[in-house]
Amino acid sequence: MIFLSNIKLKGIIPALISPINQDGSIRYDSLRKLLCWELSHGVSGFYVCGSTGEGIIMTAESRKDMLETVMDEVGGKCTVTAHIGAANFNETIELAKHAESVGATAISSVPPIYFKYTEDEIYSYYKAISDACSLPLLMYGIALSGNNLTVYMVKKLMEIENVIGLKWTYPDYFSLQQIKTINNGDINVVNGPDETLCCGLMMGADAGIGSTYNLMPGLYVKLYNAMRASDIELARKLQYAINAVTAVLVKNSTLAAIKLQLTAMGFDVGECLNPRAPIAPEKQDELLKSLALVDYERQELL
Ligand code: MN9
Repeated sequence: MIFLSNIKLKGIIPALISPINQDGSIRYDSLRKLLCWELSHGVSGFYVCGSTGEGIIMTAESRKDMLETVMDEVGGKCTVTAHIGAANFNETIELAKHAESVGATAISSVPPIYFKYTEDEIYSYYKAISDACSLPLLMYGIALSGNNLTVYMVKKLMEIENVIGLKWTYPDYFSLQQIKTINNGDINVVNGPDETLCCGLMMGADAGIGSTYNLMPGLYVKLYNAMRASDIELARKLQYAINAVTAVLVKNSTLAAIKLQLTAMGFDVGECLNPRAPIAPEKQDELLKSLALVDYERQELL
């Protein structure tokens, strides 16, 4: 008998930033360079065009371009999950089919966005994606979407073919644990909040997907390995050091600060898409100084 597990995504998975220009063109060289660097620090996959990747505000064309470049650079070496959620439903389906055609590992989507939808409508949404594409489908619960997932809903949604689990981006670890008991644990649960990755792993998450992993892939891999080895002391030490950086990032419009720090590290990733303001030139040096709390190059604690 073949046992097909739902646990397709494990380990540390950067919610990849998109090195993109305001006209929608992708900075291919810096994207490829960044992917290689992340991979060299042991990440086990990439999550493409999610919240951190600004996917929701990119055109379908740019999103396809991003995914194709990621597949070309790292496809086969690690998992690649394409976030396909978009304001327009037909576009979501188009992106799902595209992800399948380029050989992505999985697709993922927030619930339908902006308007308030009923639980039945959210169920139909994921069912329609599953009917259109045979890739494993990871749901993505996050308050930003405007429509939240609950433990009760996840139980029902797991009945849909191809749905393997979810990225849980809420700081509610009792619910994460309750979700992990669905299907006797055969549900892919991914931690969303970077600030509490060790809590998520403690309560049963199989993986973490996060924005700050772009900057600290090696430190997160060490944290993940420490949790797996039950070295709580080391995991906590790493989480504390990482969180000192994260505290500065979140006070400075997270994504703009991540892109600034990556640029300072030699990855010419550009700025966030309009209308997100870049860090003002006169504030950049000071911000970079206050972010110098870990050794980014060697991915070590100071
Ligand atoms: O999805 C990310 N959440 C958002 C994950 O982008 C809203 C997290 O990685 C956070 O950016 C991170 C910092 O608050 O935890």
